[in-house]
Amino acid sequence: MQDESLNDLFSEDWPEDHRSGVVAVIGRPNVGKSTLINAILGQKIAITTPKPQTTRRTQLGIYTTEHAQMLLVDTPGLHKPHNRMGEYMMTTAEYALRDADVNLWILDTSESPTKADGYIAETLKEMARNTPIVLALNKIDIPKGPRDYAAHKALIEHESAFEISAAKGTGVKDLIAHITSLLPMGPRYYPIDQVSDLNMRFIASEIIREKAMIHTEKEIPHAIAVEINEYKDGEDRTTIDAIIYVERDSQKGIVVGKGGSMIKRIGTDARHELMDSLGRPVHLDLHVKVLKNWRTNEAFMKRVGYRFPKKDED
Ligand SMILES: Nc1nc2c(ncn2[C@@H]2O[C@H](COP(=O)(O)OP(=O)(O)OP(=O)(O)O)[C@@H](O)[C@H]2O)c(=O)[nH]1
Ligand SMILES: [Mg+2]
Repeated sequence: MQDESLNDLFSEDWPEDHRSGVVAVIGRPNVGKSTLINAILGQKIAITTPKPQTTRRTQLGIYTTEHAQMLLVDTPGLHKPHNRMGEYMMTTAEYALRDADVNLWILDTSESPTKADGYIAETLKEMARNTPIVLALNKIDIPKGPRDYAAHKALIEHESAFEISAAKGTGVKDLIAHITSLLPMGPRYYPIDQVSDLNMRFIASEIIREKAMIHTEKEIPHAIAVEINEYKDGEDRTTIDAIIYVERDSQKGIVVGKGGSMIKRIGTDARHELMDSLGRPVHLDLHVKVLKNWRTNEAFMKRVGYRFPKKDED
């Protein structure tokens, strides 16, 4: 396996006019960044929920065609941080937009631009001076009044703007074709069959977190972290043992539910999706634990995959 993918990686097997580069997908929480990346790739690599601040760390979606390779960086929605976890999310998002070849700013056209969008415009002007900005005016499938999106477009000087529905796939093809044309000439960095930089262990933790977020309300979705205790590919099935962390006893009560009903529901949903994505039977054990204020606990955050970039990675 390893040797084969290394061969792919280093082979000169791409045309002379091949383009490649990094596209930072940025915007406020809940505007549809992860949904768009899944739509571009034609498969789910990022979890999405109707709740803001679903994505917590940057992750790569790799879109490969014969003539180009686009490295789409999904980022946590830009917002004002209230704890160390929020600071981590913003640091990682800002790193992404600083290093990109194209910044793709996703806006939600079902509502007017907010103060937070103004803040994003400022950040972009300051941190990504020479990088083309493409606007994706998303959620055009949601019925609304006048459709000129003038206020959205007025937020920042942009290279181009596209009206899309990430959920329905409308306008996504044109958007991809245009972004590809903005990428510099460059090699194929990843094997053609690789769609993300994520390993299955992390994907499993994300699927569990998605189901837990979907089934809970208010502050609970944001207080959830998932740690994989054990991930074992057995002969006829994969065994996964995971802990769902919350910050308070009362939250634990809700996540477990009456007679364990809620944790059972989360487990069933997660197991079904894991089986679909692995294509084999899955045995899933979930436990719920309280870790007070884990969102201020950097050592714990690191353990579950939220590691601040080191200064020398600047
Ligand atoms: N109607 C409609 N809903 C959409 C569209 N794109 C995304 N959504 C919904 O918007 C919600 C948020 O989508 P996400 O993709 O998780 O948003 P995000 O920008 O990645 O959010 P964070 O990770 O929290 O920053 C989900 O419920 C999506 O189904 C769209 O084009 N139309
Ligand atoms: Mg997201």
